[in-house]
Amino acid sequence: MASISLVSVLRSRGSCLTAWLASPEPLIAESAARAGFDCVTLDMQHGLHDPGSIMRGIGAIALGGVPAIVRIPVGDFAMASRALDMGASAIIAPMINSAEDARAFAAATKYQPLGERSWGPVRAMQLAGATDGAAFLRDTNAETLTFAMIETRAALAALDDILAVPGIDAVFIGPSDLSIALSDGADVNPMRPDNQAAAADVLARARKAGKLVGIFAITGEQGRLYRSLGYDFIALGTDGMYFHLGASTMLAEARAV
Ligand code: 3PY
Ligand code: MG
Repeated sequence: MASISLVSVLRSRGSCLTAWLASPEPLIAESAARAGFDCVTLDMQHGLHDPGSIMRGIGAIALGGVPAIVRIPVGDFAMASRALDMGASAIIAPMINSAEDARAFAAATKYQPLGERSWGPVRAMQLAGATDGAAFLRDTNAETLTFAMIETRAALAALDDILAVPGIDAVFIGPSDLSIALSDGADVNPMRPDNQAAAADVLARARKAGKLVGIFAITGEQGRLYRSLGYDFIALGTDGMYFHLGASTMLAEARAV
């Protein structure tokens, strides 16, 4: 069974909901892939993943039949290349605050002429069922999505320049960090009106630039809101929340008498 790309899922479904996993355990990644999410994201920025768990997690997600996405640690563009070589379908890079950051991200994730990614997609080709290197090279830039995270005042100020960088396919709003930035450290609340207004502005400007837009939703209700607003890619909660919600719902049912 060949792995499926996020580009093809977006093409067929229009938008997608991704699981977001901090736990470095492939069985949890496979379980999330089988739970009905359109794709699964492994988080190396705040999650507990290392390169080994990313490699094993991507294989487990492929077994579940959906695309794997990796959020790299801040500025770790070498890991972006490695995650793609391991078979990730898209990379999310946090704290992209300037066109220069965006160019470094694109350089690591796109082959020439868009970037400077070095050749060696051994596991990615295995998972894709690909044997023809030249064909893989020809198709991969378009099939590999890059999400630049917009989550600071600097990123908002540089947004149009970031969107104009060749090889940046999408922006992904980090609404918690953005709310900390917009409240000057006084609050962390994605639903603050100024935060929602800033997110709407990012969505509109990215659309105008012809780029995809993603955002992180902390609750199902927020996920529904972002779907109604037309986001392409919505991260829905975290593995810790899935576990807590499932356990607390079952315990409440069992203790209801
Ligand atoms: C944020 O909300 O800041 C994020 O990075 C979401 O993952
Ligand atoms: Mg963030």
